[in-house]
Amino acid sequence: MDWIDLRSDTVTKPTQEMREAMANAQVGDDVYGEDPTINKLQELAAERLGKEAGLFVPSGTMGNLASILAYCGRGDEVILGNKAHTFLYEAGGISALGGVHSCQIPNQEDGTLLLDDIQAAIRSKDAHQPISRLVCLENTHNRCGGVALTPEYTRMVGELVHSRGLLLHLDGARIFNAAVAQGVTAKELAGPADSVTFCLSKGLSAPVGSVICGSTEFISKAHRIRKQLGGGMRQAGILAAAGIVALETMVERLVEDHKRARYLAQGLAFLPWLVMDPGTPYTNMIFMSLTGTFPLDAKEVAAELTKQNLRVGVVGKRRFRLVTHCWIDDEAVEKAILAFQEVGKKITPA
Ligand code: TLP
Repeated sequence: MDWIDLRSDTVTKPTQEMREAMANAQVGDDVYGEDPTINKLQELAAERLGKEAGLFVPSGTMGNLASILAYCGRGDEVILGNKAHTFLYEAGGISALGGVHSCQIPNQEDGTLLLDDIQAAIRSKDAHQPISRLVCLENTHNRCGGVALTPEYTRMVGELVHSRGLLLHLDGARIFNAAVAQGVTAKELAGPADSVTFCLSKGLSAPVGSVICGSTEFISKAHRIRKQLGGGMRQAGILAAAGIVALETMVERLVEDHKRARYLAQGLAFLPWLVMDPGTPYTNMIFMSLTGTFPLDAKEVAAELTKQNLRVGVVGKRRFRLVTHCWIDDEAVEKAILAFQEVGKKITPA
C-alpha cells in the first residue's frame, strides 16, 4: 500500500543515489578510526558546520546525550527549555545515564529562551547548588512548531553563556531546515555554539545517523562516550555513504518541503473544524487542533485518515503534527487535503 506518511520526516527512505553509494562504499573498522567513508562524512559535516571535527553517531538522541555527557559530570546542571526534545523525548537519558541535573526554563512561542531566564537560572557558587555547566538550544524547535532560531539570537545566547563561563550546545537535528528557511548557512547558525548535533535521517533522508560537530578536544571526549554508550559501529561507512549524499544533494531542496507545508496548511485552513496554530508552518511542520465542537478526537480522526492511506502525527487529545519531507510531492499534498475533507464530510454531512 502506498502510504502518504506525514507523521514525521524521520520516515524518509534513502534515495536511489544513496542506495548506490551505500552499495559501493569503502569501509573499515571505525572503532580504529579506519573507515574512510565515515572519516569523509565527519570532515564534510565539520566543514559545513564550521567546526574543527565531527563524530558520526547512530541517532540524534545519542548525539545530544554524548555531547551533554562530554560537558557535564554527575550532579552538574544543564539549562534547557521546558519544550526541548532533550527534556521531553530522550527518555531522560542525561539523568539516567549521566547523573546530569536539568534546569528547565520556559520556551517562548518562538522557540527561544529569554536571556533573563538563562541569566537567572545560572547557579551561584554555593555548595547547596548543582554546578551550571551548559545551556542547550534547539534549532529548528520541534515542539514550538518547527520554528527557526536566528543567527543573531543564537549569538546573543552564546555571548551570555560564555561570559558566565558556561558552554552552549545546539540540538540542530533540523539545522539545515532552519538555514534554508532563513537564507543563511548552517555554519552561521552553529557559529556561536560550542557543539551541535544534526540529523542525517530526517529531512535529509539518509536511513540512519547524526553527526556531532565541535572542537577536536570535545569530539575526542564525545568519541570515548560514544564507545561507552555502545555506539562504536565498525564498518558503518555503509551508512555514512548515504549521509554524504544527504549533505551533498538534499539540503537545498528542503525549501520544497517548506513550500509544500505551506500549500498543505492553506488547504487545511479552509476546513471549519480545524484550527491552525498561529504562524504555522515555519518550516516543514504544521501544528493544528480540532475545534471544541468536532465530535471525534485526534486519534479517531487519524484512524479515519488511515483508511485513506494517510498517516498523521497525533500530539495531543485534539492536536496534530504534520511533517513534509522529500517523499511528499504535490500530488500527496492534494490527496492529504482531500482525505481530511472526506473525514469532515463523513462526520458532519452537509
Ligand atoms: N524527533 C522525532 C521524535 O522523537 C519526536 C520526530 O519525529 O520529530 N532532536 C530533535 C529536535 C528531534 O526532533 C529529534 C527526533 C531528535 C533530536 C532525536 O533524533 P533521533 O530520533 O535520531 O534520536
